Amino acid sequence: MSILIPNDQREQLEQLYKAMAPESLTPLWEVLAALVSPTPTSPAVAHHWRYADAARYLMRAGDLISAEQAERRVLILENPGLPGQSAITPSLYAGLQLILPGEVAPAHRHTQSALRFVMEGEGAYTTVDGERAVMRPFDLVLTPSWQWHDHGNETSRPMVWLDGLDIPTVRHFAASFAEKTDEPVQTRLVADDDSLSRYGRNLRPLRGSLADRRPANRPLFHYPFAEWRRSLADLGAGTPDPHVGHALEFINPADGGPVLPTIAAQVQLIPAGTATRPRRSSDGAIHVVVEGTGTARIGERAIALSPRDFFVVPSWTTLSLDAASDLVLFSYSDRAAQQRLELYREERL
Ligand code: 1HN
Repeated sequence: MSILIPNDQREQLEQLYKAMAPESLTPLWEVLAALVSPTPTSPAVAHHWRYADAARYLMRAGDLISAEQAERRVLILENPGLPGQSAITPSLYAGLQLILPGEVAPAHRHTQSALRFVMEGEGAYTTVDGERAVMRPFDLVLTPSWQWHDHGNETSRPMVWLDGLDIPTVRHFAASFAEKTDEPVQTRLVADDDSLSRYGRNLRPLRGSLADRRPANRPLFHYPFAEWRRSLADLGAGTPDPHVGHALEFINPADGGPVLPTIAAQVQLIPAGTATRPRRSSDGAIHVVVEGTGTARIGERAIALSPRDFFVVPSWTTLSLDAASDLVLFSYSDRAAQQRLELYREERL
């Protein structure tokens, strides 16, 4: 981007830029308009992946490298507008992870926050700080920042889930810390899904009592499909919101806020034969089709949707959803971080 400057002045300015460049000094006025744009200009583009296509490559990787060797056997869903950045939006990461029968992905912890959304398989687990979440298709499981986590599959079927992490955000802040242990599989400290009983039903152990075992700010990490789907089904009897249909956000019961400090997650039901009005927001969002068929209109693009498709909507790009049959979507975005940073905006058209 260049400003209007007469030729002779331009020449002198260019000389100035050249002279000061070795001192690591650059002129703001040449880049100001691009830096402070009136509305967001995301380098990410809208994109669509079909589960079956990605899963075929993932299974081939499964023949070539073990989960233990890889540490995490994952194919990254990389935004075509962000090549080489391991990013699906400027702030978020998405990947498809495979755990084959009998495998373990060894315990580690890191400052990056993660969510898992189960795509295939049933009965494999993620252990978070000594507690197993036993996973079924379309369950949401969190591994909050700095909590030990390992995955294992003691079933006879492959298990695949979508990983959503704030890797680019943490990279942006240069705040990545990570640790491994000598014990690849954590000792089980409590019954499977213990925290669902303690914190998952609008109850919590009395503060300071022995039963209050999880961190106070992030007690819950498993949101089973059976529960969120029932809530969405109940909402389906009522009138959908014109811009988002029936939409429910997953919350942290400790404060009613988003599930992770950087990532918000939600589900939506768009009733068959209806379409949402166009809407845009400053959070880049990754969507998974859980059920149904229809069309996602993202800016200028129209994408035909079928179950287990993934699609990404960049910041400030209009989205409208056209449901041929009842369309159920899961999505996650950086809205949580943007709201905390007082950046978030949305526009309903
Ligand atoms: C990670 O810890 C997992 O725990 C998956 O399953 C993907 C990508 C980058 C960094 C850490 C996991 C990851 C990751």
